[in-house]
Amino acid sequence: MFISRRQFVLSAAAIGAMPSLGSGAGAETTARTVSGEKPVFVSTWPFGKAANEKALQVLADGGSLLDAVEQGIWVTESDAENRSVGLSGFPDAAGVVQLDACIMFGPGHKAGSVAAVEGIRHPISVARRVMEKTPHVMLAGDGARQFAIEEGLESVEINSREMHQSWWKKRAEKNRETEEPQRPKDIRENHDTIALLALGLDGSLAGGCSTSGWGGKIPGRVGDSPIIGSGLYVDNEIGAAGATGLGENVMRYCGSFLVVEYMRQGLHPEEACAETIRRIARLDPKGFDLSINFIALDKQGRFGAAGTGQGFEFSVTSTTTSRVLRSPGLSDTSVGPVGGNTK
Ligand code: SD4
Repeated sequence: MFISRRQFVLSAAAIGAMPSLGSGAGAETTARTVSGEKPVFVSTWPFGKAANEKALQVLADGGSLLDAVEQGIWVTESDAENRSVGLSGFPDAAGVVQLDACIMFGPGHKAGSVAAVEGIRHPISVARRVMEKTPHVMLAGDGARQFAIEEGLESVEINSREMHQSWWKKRAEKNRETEEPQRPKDIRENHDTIALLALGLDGSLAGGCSTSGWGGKIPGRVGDSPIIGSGLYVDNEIGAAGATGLGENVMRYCGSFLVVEYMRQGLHPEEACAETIRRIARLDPKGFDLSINFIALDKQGRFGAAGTGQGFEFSVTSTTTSRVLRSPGLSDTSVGPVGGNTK
């Protein structure tokens, strides 16, 4: 469905009154009723719905597609209840929250990313600044924090160098032969990254991804989320994809890039996500026991998702609806094609 800029602004005025469907257990399993509409926002997990709705509002208020992605993700990064995105996320093993984020803009194939940054309120904004204001794609650690502070981005006081040093010291003091190494907790209990994909009125694509990563991770661990092609990929000719779940199982396979490549071969976004998982599961010794999930959005406004196990919930927002959907799940017993409308 094509709508003009004027129709969009008028219909976006009704965002507040828009049906707000689905969340948690009540999520719909199939529904592509907004398929083909522009603009459209697709994001991971039920909390992505609020981010999508903010993104739509930003666009309706005259913001750019990148403003929409960035400010949509701010909603999740600012959510004090969210234990896996932003400064309220679970800390690493030394007790410090290290954040990862990236952003891509389809026109011009632009990308920016930040990894293991500490004490910065909105890592997505650091990623955007890296993309727009430096010749680089990725900044990490202290350098990323200093850059964010120079850019005037909101920071909080941290004391992480001392915390990390004392953690590594304690670890070194342990008798390595007799003591079990400290291992990060199972991510299944504490994961939930936001990846947000956007298709603008003019057919441009953009996306962003932000996370505090694996709770209890070894200090310095970086997951898939800030890695272009793993946690996020945007190709303005084809579509965009994003990932959530156990990053180690995504980044060894360039998961989001693969999803976009399957869309390039003609697969519907949902099937592209599922085929990516099947391909990873074929190669990986763990088979489908991977805890990974993908969302995808193509240039035509078609979208979809797939996850391992029971699948996962994702959010879709257009000017006519905003809803939480449940993706198909893939496991050893479901290796065939996923069903569904591939219009
Ligand atoms: C990571 N992929 O750091 C992120 C975490 C995540 O749902 O997505 N959790 O591995």
